[in-house]
Amino acid sequence: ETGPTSEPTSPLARGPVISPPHTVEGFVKAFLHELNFGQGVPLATSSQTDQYLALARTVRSYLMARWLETARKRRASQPQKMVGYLSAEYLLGRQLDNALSATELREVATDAMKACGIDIEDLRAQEVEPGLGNGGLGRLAACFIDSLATLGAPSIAYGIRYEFGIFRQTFVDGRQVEQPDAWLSSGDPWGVPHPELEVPVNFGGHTERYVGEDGRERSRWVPGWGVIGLRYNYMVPGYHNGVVNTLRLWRARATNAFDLHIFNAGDYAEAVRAQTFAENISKVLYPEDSTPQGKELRLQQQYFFVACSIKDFLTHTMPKGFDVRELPERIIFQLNDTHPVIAIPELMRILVDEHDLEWDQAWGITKQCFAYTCHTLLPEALEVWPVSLMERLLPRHMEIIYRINEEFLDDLREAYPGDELRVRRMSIIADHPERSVRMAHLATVGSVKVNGVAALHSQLLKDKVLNDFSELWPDRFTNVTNGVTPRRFIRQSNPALTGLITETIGKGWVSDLDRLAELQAYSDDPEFREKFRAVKAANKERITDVLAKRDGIQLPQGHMLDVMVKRLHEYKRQSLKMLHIVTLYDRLISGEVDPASVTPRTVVFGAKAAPGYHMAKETIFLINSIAKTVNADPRVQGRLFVAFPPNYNVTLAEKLIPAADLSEQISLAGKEASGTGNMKFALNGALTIGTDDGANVEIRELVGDENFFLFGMDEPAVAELQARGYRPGDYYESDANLKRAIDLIASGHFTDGNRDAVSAFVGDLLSNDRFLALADYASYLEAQDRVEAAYADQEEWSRKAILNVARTGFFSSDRSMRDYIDRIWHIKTNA
Ligand code: HBZ
Repeated sequence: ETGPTSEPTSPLARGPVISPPHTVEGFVKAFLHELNFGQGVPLATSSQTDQYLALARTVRSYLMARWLETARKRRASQPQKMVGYLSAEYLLGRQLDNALSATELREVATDAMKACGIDIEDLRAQEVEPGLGNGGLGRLAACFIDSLATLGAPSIAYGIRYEFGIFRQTFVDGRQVEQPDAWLSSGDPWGVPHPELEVPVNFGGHTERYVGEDGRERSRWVPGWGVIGLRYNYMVPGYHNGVVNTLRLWRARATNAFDLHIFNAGDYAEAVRAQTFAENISKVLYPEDSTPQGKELRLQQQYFFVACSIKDFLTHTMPKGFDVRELPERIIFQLNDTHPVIAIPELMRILVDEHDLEWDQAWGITKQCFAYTCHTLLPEALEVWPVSLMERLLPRHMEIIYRINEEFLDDLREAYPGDELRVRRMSIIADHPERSVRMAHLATVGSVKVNGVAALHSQLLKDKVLNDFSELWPDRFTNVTNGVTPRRFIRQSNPALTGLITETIGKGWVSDLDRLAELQAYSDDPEFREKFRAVKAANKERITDVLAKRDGIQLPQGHMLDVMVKRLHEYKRQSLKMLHIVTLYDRLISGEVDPASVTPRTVVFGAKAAPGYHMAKETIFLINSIAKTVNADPRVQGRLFVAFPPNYNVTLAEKLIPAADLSEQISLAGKEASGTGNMKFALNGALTIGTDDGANVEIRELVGDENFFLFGMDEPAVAELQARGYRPGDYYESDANLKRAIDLIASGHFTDGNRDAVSAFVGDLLSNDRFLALADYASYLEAQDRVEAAYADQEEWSRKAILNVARTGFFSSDRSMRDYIDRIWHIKTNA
């Protein structure tokens, strides 16, 4: 961090930072100080919001002491290579609990609040979660920074401080309506703003050629406009290790120069409008999770945060006057998908234009400073930017990209003489349908390593999406299977299971998750199974209370809890789950089965649809329609219930996942890069019904075939069927169950007799069904029948569930981080 301007003279300046004491008394004092002098209210008249804000600030001061100490130690030690994690999204979830448990302050804080006459639970409920991400990718980034801090890895994470995070989902007549997420409206007690440290970021204008002092011809960027990046630090505590790392999020503000000439021209209103324009850059998170819309503002966001971050790293984290040629020994930037890939030409620009390096030398350095993680296999999810837009917004970067591409294509023509087709396929610039920059190609060309996020995904990346590149550079490609943080997704979210595990195998497993294997021995122990079931039952009671209070949903008791939570997307196949529910319902109302013989089941959905994704929104409407009809039908009472609480988010996930019996991971094989919800469920003792897709493959390998409900085509079978020509109508015609389910939906049974409301959905299923839901239906139904049979034997089910917990320690994000460290980053940790 920014060093002192001169040697400190006061002895106080040489002492350590004093943390508030870890005692109830010390905590009370610090809390009242925050309440009185931070919030400006006495305890007697303070509101719950005041109290929450003061509590958060108090906890933050304990974190801050450790943060300063972490920074001091790093300054004092030998210069080390760091990771700079670049991500447009961090889906953090609530901060208070995590901070209390990392710093071992939970009891102290609880007692301190009690001494003030406050129930800490009430304050906990006040916190609005920062939803600065869409789904898996953003939540993964949040898990990774937790693990980096816990491993004591020298690292800094960079992103955007969106004023509005992922929209709040509401349902109006069963349809999704989005509300803005004003997460900052009651303050940001966890953020530490540094408005005094301004980072200028330029846009637009043009480039010009000029001859430098050395007689070399160069290019120079003459920007057209600019904004200021304001720094906000958020503290990322490691678990019980005293380390606190930094998450640095950037907020955009207008420059003063920006509108001076407009003010001078007397147009005050126009000047203020211009100001708003600049501030729009960090205004809102784009809610599209897989179909980038190619919006100009989005590219502005990407360049904005990347430019701030690189500049910040070079000027504040590196010592003054350090040699940029040593950069590869000091930093590796991890690119979380293609969103930050503009960092590659940005670093080239800094090295060539600002540090006067020769192109070749700059490229040699740049290539070593980046690694790229791909999170998708869907072609439409790969980002491309029109050259015309790039030229207008970032003309110098476009020039640099052209030159990178030119040299790359020269190399290709040398490696593959005469293979123009291949050269065109691999080019960073695409010519059709519009001249555009393929960001995944730029990322691959400019990185030391490219990784997928699960074994199957990384294999398919090499064999399909980036096949040409993996043939050229086989060593560049690697896999790092995703992981999730056990701190939030077991310890914090499932205190009952945490207690049982600790009582059984002792402490220490929370930061050494392979130790869960010690539970295997207990899977046959009737007493342990009993306790394990009691944990599940308690978690079901808890979610029942949460849903009653949050949404007025009354969950029936004693049901198997079958949960499907994830973004709404056709490839994830919520529609297949829907067909299953309709079949279960149909069996009951037709009298085909004896209601007393079926396992009572409650299905819970949670899913947001991208606001512009029509089919996804139709699916939401249909799920809600089915839920309404099923839940109101006396013929299925006590046997089948469907709940779809709106606004699924991290906070709800923490309550829902620990209560689940069955985890739905039913994407079409070859489409879900990894999934991370699948890991959270298994670790909390739910069994998975799933396809051979993403990390499901590895989950099944680890837990064993007999403890996983596999169904559906595998990826080669999917490819083969698609090559043959897939005809969904054939399945409809030949499968009586499927026909009945679809006919029941089409008849308007779930939509008050309205067939038009479902015709688009049914029409698509029968004539298109891009993700082969109908082809996997029979197999899915059969697997669900196996689930029912298995659930009927609670002893056997418990054994399977316990083995799921015991055998999935591999999915700790601590392990993922160690993999990145060993295979990609090559940094040292100090914890
Ligand atoms: O990343 C997800 C994958 O679908 C999932 O399989 C994987 O487990 C997870 C973590 O690796 N991808 C996303 O969540 N993607 C996005 O959220 C996204 C956001 C903005 C975009 C594109 C994708 O422009």
